[in-house]
Amino acid sequence: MTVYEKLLQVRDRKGSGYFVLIDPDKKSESETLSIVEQCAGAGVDGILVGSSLLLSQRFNSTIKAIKQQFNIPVILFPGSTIQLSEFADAVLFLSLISGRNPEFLISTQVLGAPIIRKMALEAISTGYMLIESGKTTAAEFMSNSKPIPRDKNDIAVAHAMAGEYLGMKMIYLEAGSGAIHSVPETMIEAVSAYVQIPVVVGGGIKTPEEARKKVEAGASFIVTGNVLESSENLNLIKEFAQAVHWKEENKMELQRFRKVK
Ligand code: 1GP
Repeated sequence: MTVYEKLLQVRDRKGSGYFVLIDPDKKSESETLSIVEQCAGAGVDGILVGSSLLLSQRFNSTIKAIKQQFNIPVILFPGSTIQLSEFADAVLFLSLISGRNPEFLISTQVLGAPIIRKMALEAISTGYMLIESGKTTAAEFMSNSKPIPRDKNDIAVAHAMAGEYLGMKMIYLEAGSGAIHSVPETMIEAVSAYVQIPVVVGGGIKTPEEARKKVEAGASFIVTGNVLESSENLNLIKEFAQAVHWKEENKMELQRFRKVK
């Protein structure tokens, strides 16, 4: 079964899925491994690895170590073609469809495609959409593209539909790492009403309650990165997973109800 098929199964079974984003520049290998251990224990559905920039040398070795020790999908979320690793399970093959910069619409993809083939990585075609979030984010600056205004749901919907009609398999609504404001629920609701493919939402999500609102608005997958960078927040991983996996909660309630009966 492909990683994408597994993700569709997660959406069906759990309601929505939860990804934790690891930036190899921000953590040592041992810190990363201890976060992944907690993720595996909490039922996190995948580890995303990537960032807008890559300064450290430990990208490949970190992914290799994760895969040696844990049975959890590792999905690359690359800011550039140097962020590819044969040890990962799949790569979000991103095209920045909210922007009009050909470099991130198609050029880097042309450079990356032969590398992905050589590494035998599963490519998950993803329409990546930057959404205005209160400040200039690294993704916006590095991609030299404008985000979609946060109050323009119709523009977001049209971009997402175009992505789906182009054959993309997921839409990623991105407020940007460390965003002041996460993607508005009204926009998630509008986009997920129009597209059938999974809608991934990330950027600036700080609490499980906030994640839950995104899921209730229609997000199929939630991504958090920054919030778990401080070690005292690591206990939130389980809470995030529970907030996102809303179908499991219903199942638990149903089981409780059955016992009472
Ligand atoms: C960034 O969507 C991800 O690409 C996660 O953002 O780090 O703000 O959680 P945060």
